[in-house]
Amino acid sequence: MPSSYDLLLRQGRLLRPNGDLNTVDIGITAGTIAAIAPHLDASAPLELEVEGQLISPPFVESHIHLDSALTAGEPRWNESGTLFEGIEIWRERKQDLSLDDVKRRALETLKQQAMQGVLYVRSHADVSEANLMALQGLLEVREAVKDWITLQVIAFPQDGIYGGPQNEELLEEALKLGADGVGGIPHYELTREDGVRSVQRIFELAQQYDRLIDIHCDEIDDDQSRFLEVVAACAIRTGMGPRVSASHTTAFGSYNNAYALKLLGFLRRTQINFIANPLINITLQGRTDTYPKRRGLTRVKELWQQGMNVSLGHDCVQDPWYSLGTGNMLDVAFMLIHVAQMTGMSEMNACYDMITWNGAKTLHLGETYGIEVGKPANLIVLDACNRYDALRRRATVRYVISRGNLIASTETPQMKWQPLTS
Ligand code: 17E
Ligand code: FE2
Repeated sequence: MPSSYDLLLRQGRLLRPNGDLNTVDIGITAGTIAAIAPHLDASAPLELEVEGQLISPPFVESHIHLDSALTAGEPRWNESGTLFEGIEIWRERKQDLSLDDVKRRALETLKQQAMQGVLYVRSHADVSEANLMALQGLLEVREAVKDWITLQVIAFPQDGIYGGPQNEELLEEALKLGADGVGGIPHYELTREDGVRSVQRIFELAQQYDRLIDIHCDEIDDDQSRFLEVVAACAIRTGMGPRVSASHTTAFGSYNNAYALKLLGFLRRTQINFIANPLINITLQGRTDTYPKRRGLTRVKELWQQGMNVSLGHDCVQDPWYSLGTGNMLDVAFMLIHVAQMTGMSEMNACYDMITWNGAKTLHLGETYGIEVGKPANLIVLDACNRYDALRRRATVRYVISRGNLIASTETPQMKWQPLTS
């Protein structure tokens, strides 16, 4: 008697954590992966023939600003292309945020992401704004979408914890309201000392409220911006490393090698996570250079070689910092391959892992992530035969399965070559 499932995937190429590919059938029941085998003698009301296609765990977006998404050009375009003009434009735009405005844009962006295979998202919410609209909006969205996408919200003091009289209090209020993590921006505090103090305060708050940490850290080309070492010191002293992320750290790309080597040794002891945002880093940084012009990316290849956990973010979708962007994580990894020159086969595969497994580690998703019997049925099917193929062609996502439900599918467009006939 053949067994029966709610949903069956037939003959896909299942990507394993070690990179192996196995051709399998997958049976899903009640939102859970019930069986994985070379052939399942079974039936299901919904059977998807995915022969030769890549079955991957969902993409993980480690760093995005959903509160500012879809506001590009409001009230004006960022003509200098710098981080700082972006912050000024956003400061104008955020004066008239409403809950509906934030929720509508965040939800629209999350849908775009989910349709491109992203089922786990960490978003920053600007909390240096008197009414905490961005934060409250994203917390409501987190609840509203939880049946199909997992959203984590980091309280992010965009204008600095000590950049305004109320900012520190607003940050703490955000944690009381339920933010998943605490953020910061030490390189934008008024002085170096304020920057150091801000990192220490972030660790105190995270311990007090038992939250994750994700700091916008050294997002500048200034080789004297050295808050990453402060993050490392706090992580070593508190033992919080795995719960801590250093986002951007672009100045690391400008440090001299002697300092970078010493720092790498400290970082290895911390077990913190790194989040690079190659689309944004390559466009925002290097703006004060003539030629040669820096790439403005953190040392992704070296961190990966040292065994540190590196994951990736889109950072922006159509906002004051970046007018492009669709939420597609393959675009992010593709850009990383270029900017970090990670073109070796093992390096390209590692870039794919940065938008899947490594992101899951950064977000602290734990045992729920991955495609194994007994785990929640979250997976995607790509029109690609392996990781390299997916990256090279930025492959179409054929099916997105979340909590056992098929939530998005694509009919792959087929381009036909039509030779000239005379
Ligand atoms: N805010 C910030 O400080 N840095 C960024 N890259 C973005 C917002 C997008
Ligand atoms: Fe960011």
